[in-house]
Amino acid sequence: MNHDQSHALFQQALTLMPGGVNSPVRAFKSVGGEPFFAKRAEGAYLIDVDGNRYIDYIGSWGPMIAGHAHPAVIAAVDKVMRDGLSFGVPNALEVTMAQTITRLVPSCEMVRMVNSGTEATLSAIRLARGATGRNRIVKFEGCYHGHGDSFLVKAGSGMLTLGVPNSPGVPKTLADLTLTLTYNDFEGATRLFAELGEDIAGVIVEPIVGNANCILPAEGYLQHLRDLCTQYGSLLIFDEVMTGFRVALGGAQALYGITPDLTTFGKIIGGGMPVGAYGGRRDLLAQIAPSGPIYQAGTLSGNPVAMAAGLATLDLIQAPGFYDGLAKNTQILRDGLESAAKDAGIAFTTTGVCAMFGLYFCEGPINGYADAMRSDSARFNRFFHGMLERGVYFAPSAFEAGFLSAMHGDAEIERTLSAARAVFAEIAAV
Ligand code: KE4
Repeated sequence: MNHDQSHALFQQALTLMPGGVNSPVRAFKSVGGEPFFAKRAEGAYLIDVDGNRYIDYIGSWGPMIAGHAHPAVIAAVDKVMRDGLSFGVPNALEVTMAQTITRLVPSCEMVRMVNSGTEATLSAIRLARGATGRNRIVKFEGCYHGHGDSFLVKAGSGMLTLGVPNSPGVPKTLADLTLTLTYNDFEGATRLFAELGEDIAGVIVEPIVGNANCILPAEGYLQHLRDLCTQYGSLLIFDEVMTGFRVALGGAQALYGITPDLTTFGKIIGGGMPVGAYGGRRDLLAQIAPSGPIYQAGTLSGNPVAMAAGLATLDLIQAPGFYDGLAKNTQILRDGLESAAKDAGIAFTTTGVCAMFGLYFCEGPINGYADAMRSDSARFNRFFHGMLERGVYFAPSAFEAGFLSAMHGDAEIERTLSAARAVFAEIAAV
């Protein structure tokens, strides 16, 4: 593959933006090599500035569940944008978006739109602290909730990839208020609450971890967190920025039958535009300005263009059988990869729920963060580049989840598995 144009752009970018990118994971730092620059995208494909086509298993890190440049989404944006890009006053599409989210996710009696998942999670934590009058929050090792100061403590995703568990610039006094537990460790959660439960404002958790590769909750674990929060008067916050509308129409909370007090959203609800949201119990959201004293605001929150893209996407995902198709194709991909790796004699396993999956270069099972860390990163990196050269783009980090869209069909999956058979053989030969 020729990457001349991408290389030239990256050289320029490196002099102008930190690491040449606007988000760290895009820089290929953990897999090595240089990122390609996208020129356009359609369906399951990204096309780079050198004309190379890739089957895209990231979909802009989750938003593109209906496929890139879906005609219905483009048409919705095209229609709305001609009436103005942002008003700074309420518009009807914000009401429709709030109606849609509260209908599809019943635990959200009210919702507030923001502009990113990070804004959603840091607002949810402020709300938890303001509503309870407590300061401590609990997160989980390997989980990532955006780059808000309180979360960059043993963060996952880009932070884990950078191998920097705590970020400089986060005051120790603030970091000390963030308690970190091991995901799926029942006893650890019970012990922490027994010791500090009265001080805990909230527990924020990725109900399915997608930022330390993809790790599923142990049977009963989410209910255990729900019970502890109820017992000690802490708020349970499901960070569904990634899992929301990804693993089921009602998100992970619908899949596992858990009712959190607050939920954060992002990605899919924007359909590719910058959108986040947080929602939950009416008595909590009512405490957010201007109806209550807890402040949060945003110039572009709820702007019509972003609402139009999000609403068109949320409309597409409500089609009958939408998730059945995603789940079937993701399972075919996972089974095919595992079988190809087995044939090549490579230690490999996958995890996943519906259209979200994880690839591991180690034997399973993957029951938690420590297991996820067993994956052979060197082999993953060889796999990543071997697949990329064959036109298949997986996440440029062993610590990320992968995503299918409704536009990943038989042809895309067969091409992926054919490439994987060749790459696994190469890896086995090393
Ligand atoms: P944003 O601020 O990036 O919109 O959302 C932050 C966030 C919050 N919560 C969860 C569960 C998330 O996965 C994210 C962001 N996810 C990463 C991918 N692992 C975004 C990719 C990136 O950082 O470039």
